[in-house]
Amino acid sequence: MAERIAIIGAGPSGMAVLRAFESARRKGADIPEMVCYERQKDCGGIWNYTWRTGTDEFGEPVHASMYRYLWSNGPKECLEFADYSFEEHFGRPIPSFPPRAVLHDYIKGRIERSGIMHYIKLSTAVRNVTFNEETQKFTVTVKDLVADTLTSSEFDYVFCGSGHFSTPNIPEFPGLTHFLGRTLHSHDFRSADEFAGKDVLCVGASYSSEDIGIQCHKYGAKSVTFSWRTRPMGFKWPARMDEVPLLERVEGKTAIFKDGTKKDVDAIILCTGYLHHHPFMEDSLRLKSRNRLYPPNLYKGIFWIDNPKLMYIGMQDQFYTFNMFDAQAWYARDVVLGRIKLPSKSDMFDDIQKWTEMEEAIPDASGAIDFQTEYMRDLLAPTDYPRLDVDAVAKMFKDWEHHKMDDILTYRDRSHKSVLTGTLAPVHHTPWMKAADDSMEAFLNQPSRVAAE
Ligand code: FAD
Ligand code: NA7
Repeated sequence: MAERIAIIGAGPSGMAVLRAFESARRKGADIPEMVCYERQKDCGGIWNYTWRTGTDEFGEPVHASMYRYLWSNGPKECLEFADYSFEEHFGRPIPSFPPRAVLHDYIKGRIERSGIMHYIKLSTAVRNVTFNEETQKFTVTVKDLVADTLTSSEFDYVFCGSGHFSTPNIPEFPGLTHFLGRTLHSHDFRSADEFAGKDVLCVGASYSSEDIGIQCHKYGAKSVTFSWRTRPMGFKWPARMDEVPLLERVEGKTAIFKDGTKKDVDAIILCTGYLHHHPFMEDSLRLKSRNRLYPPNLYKGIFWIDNPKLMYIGMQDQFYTFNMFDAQAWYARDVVLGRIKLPSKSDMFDDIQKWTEMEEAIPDASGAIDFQTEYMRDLLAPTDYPRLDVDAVAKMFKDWEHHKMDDILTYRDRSHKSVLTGTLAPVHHTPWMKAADDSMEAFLNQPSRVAAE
């Protein structure tokens, strides 16, 4: 009987696995039978927008953490799939920082072009994954959300690509229970319009806080205050935006910070990150991690060390995204197909230790980019994934970091060069701060200007 693979999630990570195997099949390889279970009614992962928060129509937790007006927060040239350029998908060069709908369209174009849709079972939630030592098989139990039925099947391999930016990390702050304004986590943030004319407090000092704060500013918030725990973001904030130490307590509508300063606010948005939450995995298979560049117990950041037939894709904190999931999927595929041999458990353990020590010695953001670039290089070397110039991508990430430090409100107006096509992206027709319409039509249907080299 053919070997069988279960893939959990049809976001960019799960789809990378499907594409990796499909690409081998098209080159003549015998591949195992694949089934990809996706809880949402469409593929694309977190790039699917929904107005819903909390639970969906089936009572499932809403996966989406993306919001209206979300534009890529990194250059699209850094995430470009090495075998499918933006230029190929859109038929012409497009600016470097597209809105969500444009990236979603690009992801979906790749699925349609590679003919992998038939492997995906939509509206199907994975409920339970167990491993039987005797049979050496996984049992995967899924719920067909539409038919309201549970079924179980056996698999030889499981890939978990369920994402880790969906289950909010929600800390408590004294006085929040009696706060007289609105409190929400960034997972439930949907539209900045709601905060026009309001004094907004964003707790957290990372990507969500930064972006939700500047969205609120763009759409007319009266003021935005960012509250940091470990260190401030340190951008040159314009008027009506400010960074303060950690929130200590709330009294009425007044937020009181660790340094004793106070600010009256209408809304508190907890941009405090996400939990790795994989409740469907039996305990011995379940990844437990904070958001970090090298999660524990994963050889090559992929293989569950106690049972490498279980592979996690996309579980690291991310500079690289789509092309990193591809790099992981191609490597894991080659292990499954017997093209790459895994070392002994103790060698895998030593390798994990080596990478973890390197991660712990990272001094700054530039070091973090270098770390993930080395990780990419390590994964890409032995596979037939199309050539990706990771040094050029790393340089682009560092330029992008500098642009953000220069001006956090204009870094999205910059143009970057595709490492695949060599094309410098055109300048968007409207500066980002003035581009209020985030639809694909508005983005694509007007001419962009040629960027200066
Ligand atoms: P996801 O996209 O989260 O997909 C996981 C899939 O698994 C989902 O479809 C989910 O429904 C499914 N799933 C989960 N549990 C189950 C289950 N039990 N059964 C069946 N299916 C299940 N990256 C960038 O490159 N650029 C950006 O600008 C950017 N912005 C971001 C903004 C926000 C607010 C967030 C939260 C993330 C952003 N990211 C960005 C990072 C983003 O996480 C990655 O781009 C990418 O979507 C990760 O892909 P994934 O497949 O690993 O996870
Ligand atoms: P991140 O990058 O994991 O950052 C979480 C932030 O939340 C970080 O600044 C944390 O502070 C802060 N945090 C976490 N817990 C607390 C508590 N208890 N109090 C105060 N602050 C806290 O998550 P993001 O949501 O920003 O980004 C995730 C993805 O979404 C990313 O890929 C983006 O592209 C979009 P710390 O700095 O650790 O002290």
